[in-house]
Amino acid sequence: MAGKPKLHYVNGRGRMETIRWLLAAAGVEFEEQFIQSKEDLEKLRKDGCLLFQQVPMVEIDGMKMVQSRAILNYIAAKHNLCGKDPRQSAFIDMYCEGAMDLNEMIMMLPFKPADTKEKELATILEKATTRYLPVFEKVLKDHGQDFLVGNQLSRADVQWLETILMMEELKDDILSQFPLLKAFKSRISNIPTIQKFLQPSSQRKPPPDEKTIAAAIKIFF
Ligand code: GSN
Repeated sequence: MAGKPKLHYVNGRGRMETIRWLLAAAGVEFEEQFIQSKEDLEKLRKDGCLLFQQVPMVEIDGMKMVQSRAILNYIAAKHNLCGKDPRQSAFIDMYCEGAMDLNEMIMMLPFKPADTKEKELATILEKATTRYLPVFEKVLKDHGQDFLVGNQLSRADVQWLETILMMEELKDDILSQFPLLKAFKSRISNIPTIQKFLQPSSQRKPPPDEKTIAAAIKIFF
């Protein structure tokens, strides 16, 4: 039997957090090797572990996988989280790419110059409430099902729950105009593997603080 996947990244969310979410949702236990210095990253590079000299890197099934989307695609395919036919996969991919766009904006916010942060935050919240959340409120309303696509759990549900929780960290009542998404949030949060990941003792990472940001800048820039 293959061992547990081993995740190589800093001890923070960044581009690894969605991978942690998807593994946890699929019920896969994983190990983490945290990169704590530029030297740690350099060693992985020198050892030929990083195809494009970048992390996230995940050791899984005998591969050293890089590129976060490729890693997510592999985990989703392996654990039947990408729909039952190409049409369902197409919608799941569109929904996930939307989540990634919003996720990326939130992830980059702490790295923006201090004097632009307030404006950036306002833009993110505006986009969230006028562009993204209405789409999913309508999807749930139109089909009346529990999950976003195909009436079964897919990576789209997992990735949107992650993104919803990130948005709530920025504005805790962000779902106030979206009752079906509120119900969706609690439904998906109650799936046992996800409920476990939401416990404080899990490998889910907290929102970045100044220390985590400073450490990431030192390692990556
Ligand atoms: O999605 C991906 O995995 C890649 N398309 C991007 C990976 C990436 O940018 N990794 C950064 C650290 S994570 N932060 O964004 C990285 O390894 N930067 C160092 C470098 O030399 O590019």
